[in-house]
Amino acid sequence: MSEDPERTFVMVKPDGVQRGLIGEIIGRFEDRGLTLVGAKFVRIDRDLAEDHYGEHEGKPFFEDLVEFITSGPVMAMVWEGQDATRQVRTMMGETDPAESAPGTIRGDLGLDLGRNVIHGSDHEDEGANEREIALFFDEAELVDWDPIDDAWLYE
Ligand code: DAT
Ligand code: MG
Repeated sequence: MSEDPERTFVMVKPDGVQRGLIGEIIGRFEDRGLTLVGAKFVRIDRDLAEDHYGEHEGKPFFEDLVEFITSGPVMAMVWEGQDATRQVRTMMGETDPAESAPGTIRGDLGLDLGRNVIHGSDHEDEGANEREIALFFDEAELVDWDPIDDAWLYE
């Protein structure tokens, strides 16, 4: 078992869904050793989008961002593991796919800042993971379980 299990919110954005990248992205987190504890395939409404991206309200790209994130279904998920929030952010790459290293999700799967495939809670924003999980999931929708490989994944 991890000494410091943490849950983080991840979402495959509408472009990732339309491009058939859900499986590729889930596979990367599974391979890394993170545990899926919640998943929901939904089309989010404007209110939820504005709440979720509330920190960006007033910025010039806010309207386009809300428009984009509500433009089609998303795959919302909660992943758990040691240092999960920071590790997922590292796996995602930079906000701009063009600045993201090969090997990262955005660096391998995207080209454009406004179509960057994936969202993950910001590890530099204290409590963002818990806030975002609560926006998308009820506690009862999150599943506590112990994958059998935990004993080989953590010292
Ligand atoms: P991240 O998604 O890496 O956490 P963020 O929270 O700063 O990045 O921004 C949220 C999303 O908004 C981002 O995934 C893409 C879009 N975005 C950010 N900065 C932008 C900009 N300068 N122009 C256009 N879209 C931007
Ligand atoms: Mg962010």
